[in-house]
Amino acid sequence: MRPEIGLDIDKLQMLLSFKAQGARLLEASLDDHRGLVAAVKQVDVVVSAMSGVHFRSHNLHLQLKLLEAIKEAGNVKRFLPSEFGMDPARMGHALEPGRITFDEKMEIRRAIEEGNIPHTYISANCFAAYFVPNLCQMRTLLPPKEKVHVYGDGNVKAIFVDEDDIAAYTIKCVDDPLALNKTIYLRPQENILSQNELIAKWEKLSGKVLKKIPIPSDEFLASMKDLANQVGIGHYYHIFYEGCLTNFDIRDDGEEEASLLYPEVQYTRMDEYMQCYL
Ligand code: GNU
Repeated sequence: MRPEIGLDIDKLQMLLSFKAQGARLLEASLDDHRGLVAAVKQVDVVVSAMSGVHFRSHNLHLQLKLLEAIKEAGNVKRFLPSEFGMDPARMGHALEPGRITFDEKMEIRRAIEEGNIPHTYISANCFAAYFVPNLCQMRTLLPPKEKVHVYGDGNVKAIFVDEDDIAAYTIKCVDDPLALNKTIYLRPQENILSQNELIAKWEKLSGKVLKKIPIPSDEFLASMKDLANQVGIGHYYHIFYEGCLTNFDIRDDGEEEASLLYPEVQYTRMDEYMQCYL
């Protein structure tokens, strides 16, 4: 638990709920190197889940400090940096300014590998809460009532994963030798869906037909003049026009797919995920 949390009552309540479930909370601050080393010395695995989308460069700086403490402590058996999205190693071509998200993750990876820190990179694809109930619309987290903007023909495949399943697969990896120094992609088969398939699922569940408004890629990219949302627009372009989550095969060396490694995880399908938004 970091004192920087300050008066973030939601984060504090979340941490206390972990404690109620048996977790042991340690106080440490990324601004106190010695205290951080002492905390890291007490654990075998460090998982960083710092939000990158909002505090990018701050996040980079903090994760590098965490990495310094891990190097000095010397006892950590596995470090999982805050990835959990697209594979940044495959986003070298990403549009400005959203590319910073991936450039910074690659900087953390370089520092991890230079430090010979045992690691696992989790490419979790799309967090369902951000992408599914809103049928992939931006600037909302709730289902549309009348109309839905469709990216291109709406047939580009993306991958949507319930956050609890992302956590379940992640915990399976942390002490699995098969995941050591590898990138693990989360591609649960039935959650590999296009925007059109998501829309059809919602229409079936809600009994409503939505008006579909196609957005051609050039029009979508032109909306990047909206300076407030340039980062997000770039990310959504890569996901829903380029298909960057599904336009490559997972390699045999250094890469694994989680639902094949851990078939025992009963992952949530997206029609079930949508239920609570009805
Ligand atoms: C997209 C966002 C949602 C932003 C990734 C503006 C990095 C990734 C799939 O930056 O977390 O409305 O992998 O109006 O590696 C951002 C993230 C969310 C877009 C979601 C992203 C996905 C970034 C918005 C919005 C819902």
